[in-house]
Amino acid sequence: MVHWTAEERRAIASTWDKIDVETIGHQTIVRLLIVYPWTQRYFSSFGNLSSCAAIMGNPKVKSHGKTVLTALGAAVNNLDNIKETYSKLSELHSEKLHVDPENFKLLAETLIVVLAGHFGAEFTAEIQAAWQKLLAVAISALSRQYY
Ligand code: HNI
Repeated sequence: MVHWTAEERRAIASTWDKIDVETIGHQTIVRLLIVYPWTQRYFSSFGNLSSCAAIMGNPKVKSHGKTVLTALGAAVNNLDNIKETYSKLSELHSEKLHVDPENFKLLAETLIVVLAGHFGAEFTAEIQAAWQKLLAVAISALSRQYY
């Protein structure tokens, strides 16, 4: 099982408390789709993704950003049980959505960039380290049902 220090737990919780899942989720998915355009292939049912403006204005992208960040909140609130928390989601991404798990890493790095932009100097190296660890554990849990 992953061990979390008291400082890591505090770092994750203090950032999470200030996160608006709608805003940060939206910014993260928008950046993912623009910076790594091949990720758009999974969202063909979302309609127009043909330009940055289209991606930013797409209501399905917005709603999906909130969905993903809310699911990340489930990991934040279950730090000691992320594997179990994500077991159904892992199955979904593997068996139904066929999302290449490499994309989880891209999403994680994109979220880090968004958090750094949003929080600026407040997002210290120590806090980033705790978030990188959280995201690594979440990615490992999401990748579990792949074979
Ligand atoms: Ni992901 C649906 C959570 C990364 C492509 N995804 C979901 C849902 C959740 C979710 C929750 C909704 C499930 C349901 O309807 O029951 N996704 C997460 C999390 C991460 C993640 C927590 C990473 C931290 N997903 C990704 C990535 C991609 C991705 C990196 C592709 C690049 N996800 C999808 C697609 C759907 C999806 C596609 C279905 C969307 C839809 O509405 O049709």
